Amino acid sequence: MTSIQTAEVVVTSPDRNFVTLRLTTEDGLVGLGDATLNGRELAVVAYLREHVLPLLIGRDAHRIEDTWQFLYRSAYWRRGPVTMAAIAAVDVALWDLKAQAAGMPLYQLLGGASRTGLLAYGHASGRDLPELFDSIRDHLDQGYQAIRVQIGVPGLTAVYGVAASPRAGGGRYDYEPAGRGAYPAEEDWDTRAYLRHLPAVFDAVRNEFGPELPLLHDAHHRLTPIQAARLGKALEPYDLFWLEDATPAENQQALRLVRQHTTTPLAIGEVFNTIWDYQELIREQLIDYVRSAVTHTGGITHLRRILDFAAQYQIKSGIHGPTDISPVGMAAALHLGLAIHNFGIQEYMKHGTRTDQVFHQTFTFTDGYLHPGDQPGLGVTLDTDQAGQYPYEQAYLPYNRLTDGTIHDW
Ligand code: KDG
Ligand code: MG
Repeated sequence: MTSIQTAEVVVTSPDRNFVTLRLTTEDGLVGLGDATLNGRELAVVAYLREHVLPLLIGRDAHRIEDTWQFLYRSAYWRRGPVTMAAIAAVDVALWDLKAQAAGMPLYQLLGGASRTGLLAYGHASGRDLPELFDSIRDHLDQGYQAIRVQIGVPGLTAVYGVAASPRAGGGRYDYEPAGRGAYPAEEDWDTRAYLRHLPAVFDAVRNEFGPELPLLHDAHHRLTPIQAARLGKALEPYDLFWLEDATPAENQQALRLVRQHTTTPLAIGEVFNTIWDYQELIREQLIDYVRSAVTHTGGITHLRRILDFAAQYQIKSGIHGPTDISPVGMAAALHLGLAIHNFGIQEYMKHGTRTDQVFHQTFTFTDGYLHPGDQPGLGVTLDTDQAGQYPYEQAYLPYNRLTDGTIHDW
């Protein structure tokens, strides 16, 4: 038995807010877990500080499964993003500790490498086609070999996922201070305008960049099932790697209709947090990729369970990895992705330089492929002095209104 000696939550905001769990054991090891829930960060901090950390002191750090079940079942109140992000942070910190104690990179404890590297996709965007093309070229220059394409819609002032100032950052939308401040930013939306515009955009991108480049698109839950079916069908000639979050995610049956009408591969799940959210989607093979984050889905223990279930139905991973996943959460995704058989693709946006000074990482991105590195554990350390220099800043995700003022899904 190796008991947990200290448990603390570190909140830091180098380029955006991050919540990190830091566990130490009696033999002096430090394990990290990501608990960042974008726009609701302090809810997870309170859940951990008030209800979870006191339970961890003195527990055996090596009993990962038992601790997971204890936190999940003993709370009585199950599931939900706050609970599952808190459990995820504990789970990942324990895996980090166990792998350090074993003197191995974490992926070795998960079964060892199933591949040499993880194909990553980056986020290109532009308000119009020339900006989008520049952004795609910028991503190709950085080495990306798969690209998510988001574009402004004529008549709309701001579209989520589309960079407002494309020349800075290569057209990368930051998901960062999307709305630092006391109130969420409001964006506008018109589904018919979007559906008219998007096929022509993919036609232009294919003409410019050729047939081979894997292209992805995120519809951010904005469509009804019949609209999603129509979009998937219209995009078939452009051979998308996936269409993501075509409909609001909580209605699993909605995907049946979409699936009946299109062969465009479907990805879903970044807002899901348990295996139950995927039950029908996986069993009925209504999707092709699981989008959950390690950070929001109960950690490595639970996401592995979902992905093993998915593997029986030829469904692959597409683990969530925008900048609101901290380097700790990203490293966890990379170890898991390297080990499982049904890896699909990994989302990857580089963090800002201040974030890299707070979190020292050993994972690498070379020629479009990620690798978690071979340091014992996760391979990420937290510089607590640096972290202390960036206090929490209130920030909200933006929200959406239709042109008549109705609040819409996003
Ligand atoms: O916190 C919300 C973002 O992580 C999310 O909107 C980003 O859709 C996203 C994606 O696919 O990365
Ligand atoms: Mg998404």
